[in-house]
Amino acid sequence: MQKTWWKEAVVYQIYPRSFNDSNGDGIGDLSGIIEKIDYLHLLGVDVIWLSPIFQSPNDDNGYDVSDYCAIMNEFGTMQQFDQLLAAVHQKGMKLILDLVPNHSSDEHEWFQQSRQSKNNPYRDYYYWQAEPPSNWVSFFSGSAWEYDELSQEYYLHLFSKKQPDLNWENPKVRQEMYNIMHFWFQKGIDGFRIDVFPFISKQLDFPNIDPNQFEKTVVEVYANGPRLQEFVQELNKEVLAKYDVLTMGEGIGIKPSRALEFVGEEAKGLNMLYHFDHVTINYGSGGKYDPVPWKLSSFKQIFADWDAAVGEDGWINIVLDNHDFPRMVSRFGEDKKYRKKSAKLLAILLLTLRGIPCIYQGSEIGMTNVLFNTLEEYDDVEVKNLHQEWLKKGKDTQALLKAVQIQGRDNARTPFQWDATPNAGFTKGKPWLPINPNYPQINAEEALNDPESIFHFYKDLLAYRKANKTLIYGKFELLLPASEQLFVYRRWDAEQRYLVLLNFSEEEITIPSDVPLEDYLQVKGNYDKVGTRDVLRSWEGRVMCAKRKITH
Ligand code: TEU
Ligand code: CA
Repeated sequence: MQKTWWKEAVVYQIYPRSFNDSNGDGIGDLSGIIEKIDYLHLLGVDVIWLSPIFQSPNDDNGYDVSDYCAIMNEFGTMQQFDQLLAAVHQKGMKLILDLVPNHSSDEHEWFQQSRQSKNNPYRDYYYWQAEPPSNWVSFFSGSAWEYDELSQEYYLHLFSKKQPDLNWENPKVRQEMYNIMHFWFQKGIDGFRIDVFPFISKQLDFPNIDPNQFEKTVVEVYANGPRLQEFVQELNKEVLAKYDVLTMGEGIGIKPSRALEFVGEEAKGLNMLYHFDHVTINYGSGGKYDPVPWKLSSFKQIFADWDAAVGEDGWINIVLDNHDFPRMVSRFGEDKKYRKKSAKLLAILLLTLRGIPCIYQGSEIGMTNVLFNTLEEYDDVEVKNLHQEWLKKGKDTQALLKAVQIQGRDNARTPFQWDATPNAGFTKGKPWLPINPNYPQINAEEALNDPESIFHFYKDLLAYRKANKTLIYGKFELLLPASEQLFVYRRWDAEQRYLVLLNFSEEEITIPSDVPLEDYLQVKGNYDKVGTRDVLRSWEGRVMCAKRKITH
């Protein structure tokens, strides 16, 4: 296996709109990010990933791009971008951007042209049909086929109707994307996160779906189209192979069995992808807004299966939350009595599994879900559309509100909590989305001043990981797979052995005697005093290192 800088990287995701507002308009911006580079450097992350910063009408907060080579007005100018890039590099860190190749904004010049007439040269940049060929549904409610008055046909949009899907069958579309990528690489960026890459190749007969089996639909119909591997390999050949950059594909719908086709050393595709099964683990039969209880045993098995499938031949991201999912401490931890303990336990998980960790902004200070009291307070296009749909169908919107409070994407999008001053120090104006009212207690300033904070725990563990490469490259083995409280695993290589013990419950749990505790010493933990050797306290997490070097 080849060792490279990107395999050793830890990624920090910024959702620019909600990170730091420098000019008081209530929207985070590039200058705001520049102000916080020292904070990120202190934390010790290597790569900063910015959610989309390109020109956009913001129907889906930048995931609807109207110009891929211009900066969104609200975020600043190209000159400010250049300053940001230089400032990040000056600190020895890297910067990656979010590329959205599957769809553009309907306000993009290509789509504006495309809808002019059936023989416009841009017509086949998108998918047009005289009649909806199938019952495909959009991720954001309703049919995925939208009628366009101007040219009197239907176009495909897997996301909002302001996000028409680009037709990758058209070589011109692919070339446009490659040119865009070259443009940014020539500016000196260090890579891309690639939005919903598994959707770029479509089944051109658009087979009907079973709308009650959304998971199956995504895997078997929307993702994994027949030319997917070919497109990814072409993109590598035409662009990626020419630069030393990092690419991470958002791998929705990819199952472990196909992973190496995209991220295997041999495949010559992307560097890594992030898997979805654990972040959709609580989706009920009605999908995301029909949450059901989840089991730790299933959660663990997902990580074990992925690790087994990619092994040393490919790389994956470890993601416990991002801008599309609830806050990890609220979801997988306990965000009240054990907020600090469980957030630190999750930090151990995130930073000691095999894979490239992505820390989502605010999780390093233990930010939690927000509880808005009405659906109107939510800004997300997904929620707005669903709200309309439920009203139309006469369904109980109080039930929807409850589900959105648990599952909604705005949970992770409330502005970053910098300090205890008004608006959490995020803005001097009116924030675009309300601040979580818990900011006087939970904020970065408090965390920086408290040596026992979640922030300092991350910082310490990041430094430890960097110094102990076994935690990066070492093999992984899950122990006690059936336990519903304990997540226990080993990591090892020729140099060293680690044992990680995580108690995902409030109960005190005795560690079964077949776990070889005697061979190990604790090196990191989320309690200040080392406890009884074979008992894990509430939400206790430990990283243990072998007393003697490995022999097998
Ligand atoms: O997300 C696509 C995706 O797979 C989902 O996480 C999706 O947002 C979710 O299931 C909807 O409930 C990416 C972006 O991360 C997301 O923010 C965008 O909305 C989406 O693509 C469209 O670009
Ligand atoms: Ca601003």
